Amino acid sequence: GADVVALGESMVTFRPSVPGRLADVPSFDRGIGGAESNVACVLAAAGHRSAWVSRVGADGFGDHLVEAIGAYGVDTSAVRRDLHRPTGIYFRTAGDRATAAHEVAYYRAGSAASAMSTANLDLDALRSGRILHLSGITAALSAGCLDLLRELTAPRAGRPLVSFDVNYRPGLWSGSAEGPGVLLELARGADIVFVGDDEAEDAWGITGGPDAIRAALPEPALLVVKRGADGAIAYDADGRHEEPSPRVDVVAAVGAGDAFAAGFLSATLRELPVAERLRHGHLWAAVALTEPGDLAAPPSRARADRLVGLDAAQWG
Ligand code: KDG
Repeated sequence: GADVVALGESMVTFRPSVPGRLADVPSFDRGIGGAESNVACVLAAAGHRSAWVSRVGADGFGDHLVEAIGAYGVDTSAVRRDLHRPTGIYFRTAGDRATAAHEVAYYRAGSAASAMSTANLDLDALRSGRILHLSGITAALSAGCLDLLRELTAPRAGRPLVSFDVNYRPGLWSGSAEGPGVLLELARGADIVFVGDDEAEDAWGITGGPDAIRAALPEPALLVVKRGADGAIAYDADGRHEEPSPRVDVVAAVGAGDAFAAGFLSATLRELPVAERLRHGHLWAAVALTEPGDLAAPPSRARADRLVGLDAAQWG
């Protein structure tokens, strides 16, 4: 089996070929996006065995996703085709350098992946890895997708370690019957949870910072609260572990959370101490922050190990 199996919708991404507002940009460069497949791609690029499970349309964009994600070395054999629904796509700007704010326009309503359910995916394949990586994006796509996440985060003998990135995308929740409060419920069923302190405030109204988030979410064996440039804090049975973020000049924030999760999970697979898992997360995120695309190649293992061994003082 794979080290990590990732479930989620992936999309063909269109990034402006020149900076500017979506309203003004005349042409776009094609890429691939999808928070969970990003994690699978980065892990495969780092030498781990990863798989991506999803549904795509029987169309050229679906072909491109399967080929491009497969080209990273990700196992795509459990990806299913939907003959009636298209592959989702989205357009986004690179973002303002100062605020990291970017525009996103999704064309994914009614997509093949939005119709994912416990009935049309291979649940055994989903449970075949050491780690199953999920995200809150899936919960917003449809009632069937939410059910699928409920099933995969439910207690079950012998299930893989369940990793859940809250990934609150406000634009996806306006059409959903349930509010983002369900993300808290899903996170409670996971073993490893990633959440930004800003997400916890926006999605759940938790304003008290990392300790208040842990108080609201005591169940996961490992809770990682990310605070952007202010570092990250992991909570586990031994208590609280805080690690500062390296200072970087941000080119595009998109994909940084996925790279963080991939770095943390890579170090988890290697059974490194929690502080080093956080450092790998920060380091891989730093690489993604300085690249325009959704996906950045991770540092080599030797180089990453050397960099995380540096004193925190040398990071800033
Ligand atoms: O994490 C980056 C993702 O936001 C991007 O790749 C697209 O999955 C995506 C989404 O739904 O926003």
